[in-house]
Amino acid sequence: IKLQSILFIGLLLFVSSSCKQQVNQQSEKTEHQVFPHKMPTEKPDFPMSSAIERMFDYSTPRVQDNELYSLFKYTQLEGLDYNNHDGTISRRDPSRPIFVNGKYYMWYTKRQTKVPPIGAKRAAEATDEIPSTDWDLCDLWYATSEDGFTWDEQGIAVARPAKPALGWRSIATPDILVWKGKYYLYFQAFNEPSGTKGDWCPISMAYADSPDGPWTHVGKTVVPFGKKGEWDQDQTQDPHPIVYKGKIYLYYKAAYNKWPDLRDKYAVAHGLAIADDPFGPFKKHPLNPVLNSGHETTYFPFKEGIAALVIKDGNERETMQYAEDGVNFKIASSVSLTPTATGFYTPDAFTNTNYGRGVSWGLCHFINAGKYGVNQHSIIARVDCDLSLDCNEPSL
Ligand code: AAL
Repeated sequence: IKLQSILFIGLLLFVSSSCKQQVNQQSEKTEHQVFPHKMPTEKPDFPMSSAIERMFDYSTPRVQDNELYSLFKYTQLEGLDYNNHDGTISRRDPSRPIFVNGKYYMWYTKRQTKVPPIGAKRAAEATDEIPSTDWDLCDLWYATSEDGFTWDEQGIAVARPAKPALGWRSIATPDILVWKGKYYLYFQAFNEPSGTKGDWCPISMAYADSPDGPWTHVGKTVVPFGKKGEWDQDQTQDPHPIVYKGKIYLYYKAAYNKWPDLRDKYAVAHGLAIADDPFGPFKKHPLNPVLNSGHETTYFPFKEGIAALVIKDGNERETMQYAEDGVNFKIASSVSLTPTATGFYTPDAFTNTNYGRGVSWGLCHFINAGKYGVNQHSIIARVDCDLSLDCNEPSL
């Protein structure tokens, strides 16, 4: 019995000490595991700070290796006249350029008025000759270029119609769709000076057999406002179409949480409207809005999904985002000195590609303005970047 109890106690002591050792080893591991000097290729399984943990959500820890990171280089366009920048001529919100029959084409908002804008706050004083904002009393113009740097202005593509047709006050902010060999311009159509009750306007459309026109304006809304109480109840703006998954994916923007009851909590978001035909109907995605930030829309096919450049406005301003399904966007990189209102030259925007190649240049605008847009006018510039899988150059 004595020998048996001695053996039993010995066994107990052995088991308890080896357990203690294991516990010590484990706590040593968690307490003393320090982030290594050599970057782990996979997320380590020891506790990390939130910032280091989320680093593994990015495609690469080194931003220079991130395919959706770029610097941006700007070049003033040659060939366009600005009346000595006195504010009476303005060109802004360019479409993405497309390449047809050996030439690049772009469409844009052009204002040519006797006086510069008086600003959104004085919209009530706007007349048929006095613009409220930079994009009031505008038409859609187009220009062509052989190299993307020197542009020849060709004239008006779509003129604003006579009152009271939709867009009689101003038509602005166009973007292009090429679908089954025909051309479609989507744009904002204003029936009142911008600023009267916010920046009220729905999206309308014009179509043509050739990029040189003639264009036929459908004269009605193609992407309507949301119902009263919905985020996009007052506007659908900045249409940006892409052919994706065999359909027309049209991204748009609306400012919400504002006019007329609230004026100081302004927010913007982007929605997605999908159609089988350029004339619609455009069905809004049930998960709208799909982006929580960004003043204008800039999207392009990238690998299996869609990439977006998000600029001013919102917590996620100045980011590149990516959605594998074109709907659920995540931040891919943070970018600086971002181009405003950009349309990137995107050779595969309308080819229904299943592996987008990205972009390396486009057109954007720069604004020159006083407070609240008084005397505002804008110029279109070229932007170069390396958001392309085919770019051989390192980050600019
Ligand atoms: C732009 C765009 C829309 C707005 C105004 C003209 O940058 O967001 O087009 O209505 O500003």
